[in-house]
Amino acid sequence: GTGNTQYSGQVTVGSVQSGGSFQLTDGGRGNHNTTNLNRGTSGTGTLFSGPDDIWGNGQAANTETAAADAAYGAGLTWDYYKNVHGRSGIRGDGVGASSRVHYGNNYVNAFWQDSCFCMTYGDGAGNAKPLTSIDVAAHEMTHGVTSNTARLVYSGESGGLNEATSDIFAAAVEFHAANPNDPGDYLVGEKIDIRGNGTPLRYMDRPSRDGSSKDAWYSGIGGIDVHYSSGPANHWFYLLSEGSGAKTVNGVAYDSPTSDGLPVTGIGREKAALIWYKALTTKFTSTTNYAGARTGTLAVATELYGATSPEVKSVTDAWAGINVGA
Ligand code: ASN
Ligand code: ZN
Repeated sequence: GTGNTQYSGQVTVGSVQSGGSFQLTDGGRGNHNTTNLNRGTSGTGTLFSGPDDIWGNGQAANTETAAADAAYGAGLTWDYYKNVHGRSGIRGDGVGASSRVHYGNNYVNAFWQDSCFCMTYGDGAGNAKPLTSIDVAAHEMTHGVTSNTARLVYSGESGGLNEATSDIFAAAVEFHAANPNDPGDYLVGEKIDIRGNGTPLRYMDRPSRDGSSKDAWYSGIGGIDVHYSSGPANHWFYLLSEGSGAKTVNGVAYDSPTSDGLPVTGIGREKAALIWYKALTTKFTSTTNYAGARTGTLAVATELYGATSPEVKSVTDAWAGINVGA
């Protein structure tokens, strides 16, 4: 069908025809369903359906618009994991999850739940827009991937790595989608305007730009909120992808420092994401901490590119750049 989204323009979304009506079930992507909670806070919600195969009008006031954005983001995330990493769905079993939109009243968040194999989006409040952007969808669905792979415990250093995994693949999905209305960036939630001043939720080049996230590892980082202890790993991903220093990507200016003052040479985000994905799915465990993430990613990079490769050197330098050393 045709989705008239709030954030990504006019797009194609997966639907199925049932009798004379269409349903927002993505038949090509594991029958991922998009449902309407209609301001409720529990239950499966009502599957979006209608007489035509056109969803939303680009405006938040239209009930179907959030559904179009959520269905599109879920489809992009499915396509990214399938086409880039050969992973068929969040569990790798070909089964789609589901998305619930219009959760509660003035709810300014989105979340993944293993119990329903579903993600849920609030409509925002005040200046904060609906949470249904591509990067937020990919962030939440990636919590499902983490839950079905490394199972990183959602507290302490492993919790920060869990959060960073969601931010890393949020960026990777957004870049991979290359939607002209939302080209890829190393910002999280920049479309939502969650603070009402135009700033994103998080920055990966220098996470401390948000005032709370950390740029580098320190003893005790496991004691802070997981959305802040994710900072060093997000920063590691940026450094490994793009390298240290100033750079503009898709029109967004970045400036990424290193904690040791030494430069890092970027290897490109595709290789960086591949290294993180393979580490997540073959090396990390529920209790992996920053030191363990370094060990795991170095093992993966060595297997992929060889011990004396430039890739292994950049992985090493990026960890040193966030104060995680040998
Ligand atoms: N949106 C938040 C997240 O995915 C919800 C939470 O705090 N878990 O990180
Ligand atoms: Zn998260």
